[in-house]
Amino acid sequence: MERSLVLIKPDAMRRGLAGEIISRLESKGLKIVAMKMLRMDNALAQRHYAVHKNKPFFDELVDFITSGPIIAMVLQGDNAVKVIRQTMGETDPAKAPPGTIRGDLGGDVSHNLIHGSDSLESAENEVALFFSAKEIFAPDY
Ligand code: DAT
Ligand code: MG
Repeated sequence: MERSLVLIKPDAMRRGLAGEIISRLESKGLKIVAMKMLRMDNALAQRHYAVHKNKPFFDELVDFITSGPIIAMVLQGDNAVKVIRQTMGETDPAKAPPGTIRGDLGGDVSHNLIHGSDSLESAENEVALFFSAKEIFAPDY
């Protein structure tokens, strides 16, 4: 079983889509093992998106992700990283197919509702940025 980090981004929070997004992920059989609502500060955003530091959209990305509260979650399940990425759809909602969160709920490439770790390695690093070990439950509750 894998664990992965999901963020429900400020646009999804503003649009009242948190419940819908969580529901879609739970329906895939993923178990919520940690969850909190927070507003990311600049330092956390810089660390979370460090891999994008040199991209032209980096400043806009940090401004957006720190612009309001988010929900951070750790989800656990078989192939969690891949299942979450497939449920999200492509980064650009215009290219994400129907049936995916981004494809169905829209937005644009800068405001695409959800973050999900893109590999097991980044999942481990990202989970540790948001949660301490004692905040994460075993999935057999
Ligand atoms: P994903 O969120 O699908 O993993 P990513 O890791 O490539 O996508 O990029 C991280 C975030 O950065 C993405 O969710 C939105 C923003 N972003 C990516 N490409 C962008 C672009 N071309 N213009 C503006 N924002 C972009
Ligand atoms: Mg990514």
